[in-house]
Amino acid sequence: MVLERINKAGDIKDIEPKEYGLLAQEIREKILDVVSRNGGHLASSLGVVELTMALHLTFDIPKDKLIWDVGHQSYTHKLLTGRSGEFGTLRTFGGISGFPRTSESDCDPFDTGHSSTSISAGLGFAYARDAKGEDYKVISVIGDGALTGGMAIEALNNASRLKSNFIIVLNDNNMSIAENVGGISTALGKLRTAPRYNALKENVKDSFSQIPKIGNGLVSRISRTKNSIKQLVIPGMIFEDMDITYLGPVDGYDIEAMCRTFEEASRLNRAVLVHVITKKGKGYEPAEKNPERFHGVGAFDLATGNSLKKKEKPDWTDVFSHTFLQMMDKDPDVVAITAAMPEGTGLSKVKSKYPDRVFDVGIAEQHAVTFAAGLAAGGLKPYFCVYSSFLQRGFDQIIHDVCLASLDVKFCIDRAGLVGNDGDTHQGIFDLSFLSMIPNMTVMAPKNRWELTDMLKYSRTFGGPLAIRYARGQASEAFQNDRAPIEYGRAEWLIRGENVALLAVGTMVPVAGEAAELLKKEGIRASVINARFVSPVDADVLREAAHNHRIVFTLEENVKSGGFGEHVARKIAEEGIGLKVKILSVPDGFVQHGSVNELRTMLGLDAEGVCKSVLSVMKGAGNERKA
Ligand SMILES: Cc1ncc(C[n+]2csc(CCOP(=O)(O)OP(=O)(O)O)c2C)c(N)n1
Repeated sequence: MVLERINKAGDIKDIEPKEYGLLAQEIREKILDVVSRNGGHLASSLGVVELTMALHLTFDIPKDKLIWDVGHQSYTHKLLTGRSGEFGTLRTFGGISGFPRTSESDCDPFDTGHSSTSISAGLGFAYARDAKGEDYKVISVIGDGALTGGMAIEALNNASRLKSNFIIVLNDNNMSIAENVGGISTALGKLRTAPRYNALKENVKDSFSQIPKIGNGLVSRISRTKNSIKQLVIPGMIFEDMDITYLGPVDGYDIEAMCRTFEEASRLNRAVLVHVITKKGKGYEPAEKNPERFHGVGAFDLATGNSLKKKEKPDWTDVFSHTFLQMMDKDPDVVAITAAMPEGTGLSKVKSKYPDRVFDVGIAEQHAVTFAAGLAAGGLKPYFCVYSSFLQRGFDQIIHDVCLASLDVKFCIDRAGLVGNDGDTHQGIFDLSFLSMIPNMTVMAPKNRWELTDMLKYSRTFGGPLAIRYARGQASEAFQNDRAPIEYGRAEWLIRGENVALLAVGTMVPVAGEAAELLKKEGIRASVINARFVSPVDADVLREAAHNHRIVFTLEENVKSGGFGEHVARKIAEEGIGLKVKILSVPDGFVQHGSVNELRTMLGLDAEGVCKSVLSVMKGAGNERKA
């Protein structure tokens, strides 16, 4: 095997060019083998095997800094940088990450996971290199989807001033997760289909310079009028117009051509963009045919491409999608926005029925929030459907553009709480903190699938900013007989006990129910209360609990700082309510990858963990009394 001969960065340079094809094939087989078992980002990774090989053949990694945007396509890079042996642990608890991690390898110079950061980070490296008088290359690889993110455009704007070498590789597969959308995508389409500008420029020079006497003069005049030729040849040459040299397009499966172009790019003392054309899913037919489904996949059967996990019950996203469609049917003012995640957020189905009322704005969460604010100010009822961790991008926009004027924008926050194998960048464990501190913002979380439906319906007639957060995976069916009408700011009492109350948020309500069962066996009759509203906190339910409870445990899948528990503790202190509080939450910090169940167990947020925490506090209290 050729891959076996690659044990560290740089080893690929000892491989004979005639073996490149075989190496690419072995890499694809390895990626397919591991991802079909562990799940992962398949289509993007398969598309860049040869591109990654060419980068490693040309550059000196880790001395040269190679920064992958998002980083979901970095599997080949991992295999070429000494991580082939551990590759089977990809995305598993304690195993290697699905994204570049500085803690994992010195060949990963920057931590990534969210989109559109690579040009900013690379430019920072380039300036730092120059300031410190160091000598290395910086290469940022960005996809055409990620290029639609505002940060990438801000970075290009900044990069145009650079007076030293910085290489941006545009990995253009004409897809985001779904179809890439918008003006940038259209502009790239024109570049993709235009004749090769650089080749053509050289050909023109060559043929004119062969004309005796007048040839050379013409060549220099041609060089001087380069811009007008460029404009003639390639309409809307956006990068060159921004003072960033454009090279390409180059075939992403022609290793020699890519190496040649990267060498050429390395010689220029400025920012250079190399446009490489690739194909998502390359080499695996099911992924080539359906790149969106194979963008991020769970375990699947290699022979057929079929998923190994059969879905029996709807997940939270399905419940959202189903109810939201009914709301669209009922109310023509309801519109939806996604930032390049129509399938993941459940909007694809909605969009096929109402194409003009679902806006895919590209990977542009900040814009999405303010766009929603504008739609609301104009009289519509916009819902921004977004993953918790990506909404972090829109923090200022939520404060400044939505909440200041208390505009009627709704946030449907999917993948909130622990998300599992995508790891630290994707855990949705900050939204309760950053949302519940914003004035005018109401934050809700459903305990089960029926409550998500009820909350969505409640939101339609609610005036003002409101967020509903729900989790990844199968929607809970616990407490299905408890369906009290939703009242603003009111919690729901589910199990009446005494002494100990478990006041839980969203997905932690079923866990609280299970923990109460376990506690019963220990002789403790715990109450279970469904918070429903994270903001505002229900002071009445706390006052009521204080009658026959000594302590309230708050349960949430969010970090402690600024989370629900802290708000409850503050409310109790401010109102002088006679209750002790113990906060059970994700500890402050980042949470690595692993399955959601493994992570919950690790953090003591499963039923057993909650039971244990309650018992240890109660035991401590008993000892206190005895002393
Ligand atoms: C801020 C942010 N929003 C959304 C995502 C989810 N996401 C991951 S990859 C991706 C598409 C990226 O497309 P592109 O850059 O073209 O890379 P490709 O997958 O096509 O290789 C999206 C939307 C993300 N990682 N970060």
